[in-house]
Amino acid sequence: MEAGKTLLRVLSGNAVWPPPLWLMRQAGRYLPEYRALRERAGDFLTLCTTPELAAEATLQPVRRFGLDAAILFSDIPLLPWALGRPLAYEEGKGPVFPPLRSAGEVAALDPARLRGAMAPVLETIRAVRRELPASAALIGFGGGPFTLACYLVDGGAGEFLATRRMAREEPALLGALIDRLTETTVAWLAAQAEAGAEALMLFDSWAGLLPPALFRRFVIAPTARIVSALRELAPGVPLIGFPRLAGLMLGPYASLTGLDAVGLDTVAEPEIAAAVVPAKVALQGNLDPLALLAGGSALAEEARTIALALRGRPHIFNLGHGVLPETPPAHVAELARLVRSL
Ligand code: 1CP
Repeated sequence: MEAGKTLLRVLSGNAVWPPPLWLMRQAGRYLPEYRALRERAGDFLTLCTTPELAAEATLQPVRRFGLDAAILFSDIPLLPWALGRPLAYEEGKGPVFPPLRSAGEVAALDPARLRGAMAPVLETIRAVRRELPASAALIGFGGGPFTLACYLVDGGAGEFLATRRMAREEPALLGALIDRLTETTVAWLAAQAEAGAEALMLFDSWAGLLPPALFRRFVIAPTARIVSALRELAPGVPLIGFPRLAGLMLGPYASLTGLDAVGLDTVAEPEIAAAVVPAKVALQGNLDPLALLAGGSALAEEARTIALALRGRPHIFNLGHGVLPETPPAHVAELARLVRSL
């Protein structure tokens, strides 16, 4: 580990002041240089699978704001796409899949395709590592198996009612899908670490849709399996989980999965989170993206309150969810200045 990378120091359990800073969705539409790149690529999937463009998108926010981490420019639905599921991005909307409802469709998700389909993404990781400033760490990522299942079963963003019904009415079918996604996520994250990702994050954005018993079965259990497999396949690479809207299940999630860090969503109160998460697990978060959008004195005050509440704990400053496309880049610059001068 390079001594200069504060993100990695925090992920190995050290409190650092001021805390390192990066932002979920730090690359994206709020940046004019991203919009130009996106136009050059034509469509989003092409951008994700063209290493020189994806590497540039990864590096843009790090260069502009001097952040402590880069996050690979890619997307969580690329894993099921790489397993053979057709994926489309409709303008202004998120990912769209043909709804997956049968055991045959689960069995057709083909792990043998993974390496080939993902080769450009691994090349992006190598390209970013060549250019990343010495103080910044590169984070690789995947979707939590339950969140990936939400997009696959329902076919796109919404209330994910088909997935939630499947959890109750056909648990063996959802279980088979989640098992397939769990195994392939292990392979996918291990490959990212091998290519040069220095930390790995699991985005379980829809984890909070499940009641406690189903949360344990379809969120905590597969996450724990991913963590223990990666301890063997990618030893020493820290693992961050983001069980969005988990509420009171954050404590069991942090204690039972074995993760090195958990991301706090916007509704998690830092003091309460700090009380329910084991002290050795780092906390990441959790400024409201709307505070960043609004800017001004509320932004400064809320950012300071979060940092002070978690001072003395291993803490990575971040948002509670992604940067909104309407956010003025000047507000991000202001946040970086604020956190640096704490
Ligand atoms: O240019 C465009 O229009 C594409 C917009 C975009 C971007 C920039 C999408 C579509 N994905 C991404 C990149 C992305 N997605 C990254 C890497 C870059 C970075 O963070 O700076 C990451 C880590 C993600 C992760 C992701 N994708 C999540 C988990 C985090 C979260 O936001 O909750 C989820 C749920 C997705 C699905 C997805 N992809 C894109 C959209 C708009 C969505 C969300 C759809 C929805 O609301 O359900």
